[in-house]
Amino acid sequence: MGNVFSSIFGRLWGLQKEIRILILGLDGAGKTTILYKLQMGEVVKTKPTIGFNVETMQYKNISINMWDLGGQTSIRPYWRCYYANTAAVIFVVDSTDKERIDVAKKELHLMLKEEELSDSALLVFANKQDQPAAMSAAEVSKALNLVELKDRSWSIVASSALKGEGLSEGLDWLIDVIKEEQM
Ligand SMILES: Nc1nc2c(ncn2[C@@H]2O[C@H](COP(=O)(O)OP(=O)(O)O)[C@@H](O)[C@H]2O)c(=O)[nH]1
Ligand SMILES: [Mg+2]
Repeated sequence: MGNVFSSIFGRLWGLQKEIRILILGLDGAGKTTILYKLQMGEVVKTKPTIGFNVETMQYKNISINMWDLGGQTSIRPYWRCYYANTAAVIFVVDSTDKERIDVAKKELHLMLKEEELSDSALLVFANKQDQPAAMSAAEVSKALNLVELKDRSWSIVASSALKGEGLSEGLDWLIDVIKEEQM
């Protein structure tokens, strides 16, 4: 298990409870790259018969599930298997993908309507900031209409998964919120 992951998530290991985190976003947003950058060790890919890929990572009391949003609405009901007791949702956006930012917005708000996710904190990564054409975090925030979110702890952080920038800043915030809520 790598140093980056342990140093960031280590603060949650004292909690006895199982902590579940979802990492979501459109395909190509940078989710897998983020997990890889955190040196989380082996990520297990499972492909249930219904045909959507879930990448799962379990370490100590922390479990992380990740899949791509967008497209096939018919499989959406199956996602519910992964919602229970979710402490936090990490939503990753490709800040250069202006064409699909509306799709990302729609998917995010649909997701947050799920009963089981009503108490989950939300961290948005405005990813790919190393690209000159990237929207700023403020622009992504506006495009996703984050101000509309009520009764939820949320934050948006500019990141470059490729360079490893912004990741620990965002996750530090998230872990503080999770700790507060679980204590
Ligand atoms: N320039 C740039 N490319 C990135 C960044 N994060 C991911 N990518 C690239 O975007 C593509 C999709 O990334 P991936 O992690 O597979 O996205 P996923 O579908 O959300 O898991 C890959 O070619 C990555 O190398 C970033 O911060 N900057
Ligand atoms: Mg991926």
